[in-house]
Amino acid sequence: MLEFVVADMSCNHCVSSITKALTALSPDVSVETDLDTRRVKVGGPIDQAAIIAALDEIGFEATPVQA
Ligand SMILES: [Cu+2]
Repeated sequence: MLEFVVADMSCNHCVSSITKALTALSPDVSVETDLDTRRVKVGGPIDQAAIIAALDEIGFEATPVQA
């Protein structure tokens, strides 16, 4: 899984927007979010740049977390 910090993910509305934007990229993408730590984990057939671009498009900056 690819992991990101999305600092502006502050409520369930953000979680829902982020999840929708990522699952729209491919039906096989899985998304896990943790509001407390502002982390987003993404699995499936998608690369880091595509995730960052998709979130940027809806106004969120995603910073990759090194595993
Ligand atoms: Cu929000």
